[in-house]
Amino acid sequence: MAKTVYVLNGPNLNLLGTREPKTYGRATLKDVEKLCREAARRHELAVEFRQSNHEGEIVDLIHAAAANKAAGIIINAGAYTHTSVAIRDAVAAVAVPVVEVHISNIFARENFRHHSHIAPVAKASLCGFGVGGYALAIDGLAALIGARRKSSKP
Ligand code: CA2
Repeated sequence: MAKTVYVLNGPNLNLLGTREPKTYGRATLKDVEKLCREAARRHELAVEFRQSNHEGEIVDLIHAAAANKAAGIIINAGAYTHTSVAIRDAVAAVAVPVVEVHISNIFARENFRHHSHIAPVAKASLCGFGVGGYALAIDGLAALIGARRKSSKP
């Protein structure tokens, strides 16, 4: 059975593609899900794609990923990145590689976005690649865990 990558999205990311296109682009969260499934398929990985506006629910999803022996977690915790010690502690508590992703370059924005509680406990972080960063994060995770890459030949 294929290993599963959990792709977790935090608050307001359900609004993706509807507002602030200059910062976040025009892709919707549905588009991001498709992008993730395509990237994961190339590494023979399955995807559990979730979004929540609630901090505790994101903590629960991180625990669920660990309990279900996920191959890894890709997380865009949205604004909770900059505020949530609970999500940081959950990431630190699980023995699952976590890659943090942000659509925008958080370091080129307001000062309050420059600090991530998650980055110090994540395996890797990336930002500023637009929604394409999710696919890059999946490629990076696959390299970290040594997932098989599907040949493009028939
Ligand atoms: O760049 C990112 O991916 C962020 O995680 C997005 C968060 C922001 O708080 C972080 O600092 C950086 C915000 C997500 C809100 O997404 C929206 C998308 C479209 C319209 C409104 C909000």
